Amino acid sequence: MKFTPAVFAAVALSGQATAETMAVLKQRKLEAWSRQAEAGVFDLNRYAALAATTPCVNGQAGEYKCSGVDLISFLRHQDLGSSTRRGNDVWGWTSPAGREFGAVGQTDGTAFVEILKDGSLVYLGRLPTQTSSSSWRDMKVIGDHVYIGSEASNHGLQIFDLKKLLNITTPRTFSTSTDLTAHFKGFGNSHNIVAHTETNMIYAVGTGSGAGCRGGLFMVDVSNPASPKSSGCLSAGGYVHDAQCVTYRGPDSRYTGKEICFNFNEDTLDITDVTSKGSPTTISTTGYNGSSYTHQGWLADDEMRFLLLDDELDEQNKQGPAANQHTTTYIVDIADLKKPIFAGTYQSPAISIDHNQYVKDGLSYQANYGSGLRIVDVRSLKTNPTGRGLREVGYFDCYPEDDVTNGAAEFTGTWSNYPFFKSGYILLNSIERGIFVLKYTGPTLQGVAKCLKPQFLFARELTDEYPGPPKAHNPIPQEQGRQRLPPLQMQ
Ligand SMILES: *[C@@H]1O[C@H](CO)[C@@H](O)[C@H](O)[C@H]1NC(C)=O
Ligand SMILES: *[C@@H]1O[C@H](CO)[C@@H](O)[C@H](O)[C@H]1NC(C)=O
Ligand SMILES: [Ca+2]
Ligand SMILES: [Ca+2]
Ligand SMILES: [Ca+2]
Repeated sequence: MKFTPAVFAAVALSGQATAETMAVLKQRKLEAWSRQAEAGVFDLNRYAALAATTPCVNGQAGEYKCSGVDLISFLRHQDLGSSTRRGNDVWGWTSPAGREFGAVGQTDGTAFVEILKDGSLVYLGRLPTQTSSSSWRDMKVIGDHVYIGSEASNHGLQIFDLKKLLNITTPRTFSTSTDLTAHFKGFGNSHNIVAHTETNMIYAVGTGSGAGCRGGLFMVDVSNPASPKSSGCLSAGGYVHDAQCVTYRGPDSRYTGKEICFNFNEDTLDITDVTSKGSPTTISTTGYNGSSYTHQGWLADDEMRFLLLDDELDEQNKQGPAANQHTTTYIVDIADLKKPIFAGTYQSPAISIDHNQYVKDGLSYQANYGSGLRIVDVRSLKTNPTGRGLREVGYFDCYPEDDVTNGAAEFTGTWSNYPFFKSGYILLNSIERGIFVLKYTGPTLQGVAKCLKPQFLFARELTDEYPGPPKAHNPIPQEQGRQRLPPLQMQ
């Protein structure tokens, strides 16, 4: 959203009016990546293939810094059939029989991999871009289909049946005409694809001017994947960069059962009710101190009480709480959907920009560009909404080039991750290198449940740094009168 009276009010409240536009952000990234290309970062054979699984030992997994995260397997973009060798987004699919697959975004298409039981990766083939190459490609899965959009001109929405991957013996390049279940042309380019599996809805966001939706939620009903139907548009808030849409089961009973989208709108968090596709409404528009480019976010808990929000330019622009350039996560208390409260922030020990984060079982899996995958325990929000109880419980830094300075606020390293497989394998797509399969070995929700029954604790869990002092450096001064809660109550 830009330059509406509501935004000015919100921004005035937060004391900031410095958010950038999409055009500025894209330009900055394109310039950064073209400098990288000139430096040979995407060259053929620039990176070595991984010889074997590499556990994290003493803070290192091969050339990568890590803690509590093992490197299980890896394939380079060149091993995934890409000729541009540049990655972007990633999503996962679990087949009806429980096999696990990844759809790995690259500038020239989408590569498909299977993650076997032992974590090894098999390259199965690829679906090329529908039109030209583009730095931006985004994919989400509903049921057995993957929905793929891109900033490439006239790309539209590729709809591909992932069951085609089940019987592959040699890698196959799929046809963008005969192998698609459907190709939806209701919009051309898009920046992100949002999927709401419970309602079979795809929301394309950041679509171009030809789509007539001002870059807002472009709604596509995919109840029948072979016959996608344009079913509405939310343009009132203008450009939406990314969103999460849910069937609401949170504390604000006025909206129970409604389809609610949390829209990351460049300089504000917009909460919208899209239950009625023909007349979606905006519930609230909220700015915050530090707002530079409101990028993405995810609900922090199943109770839908808190939301984590990432801003993509606050570190680079040294705005608000991110002035020290340590990756900053904003915590939003959304108990009242009409009045969200920015309740606090969490800062990573590393310097980097944050990109996409997803929450599973109380852990936020953050793809933080040059500092890699960062796993943050957010369960303390229930008792301390300021975020002061949040702490990092594991990480895998897929971009060693900036480690000597404890990171940098640059658009290098990882774009996104997929943490939702039942096996616990995590996919991490790096822009430069390729796709990583990682495994978090630190404490989990199950591990903490054991805290209540100390007799079941393994020695390792007792002696590791968890529980213990927060590893994250969190330099924001403590608010007056607020007590820092102990990180975890062990009995
Ligand atoms: C794939 O193989 C399974 C058995 O392994 C078979 O049941 C199924 O029909 C095959 N699907 C296709 C599309 O060939
Ligand atoms: C914004 O955040 C910074 C850093 O935490 C703080 O110094 C500043 O006072 C805040 N500004 C407002 C208007 O709250
Ligand atoms: Ca994305
Ligand atoms: Ca940020
Ligand atoms: Ca790094």
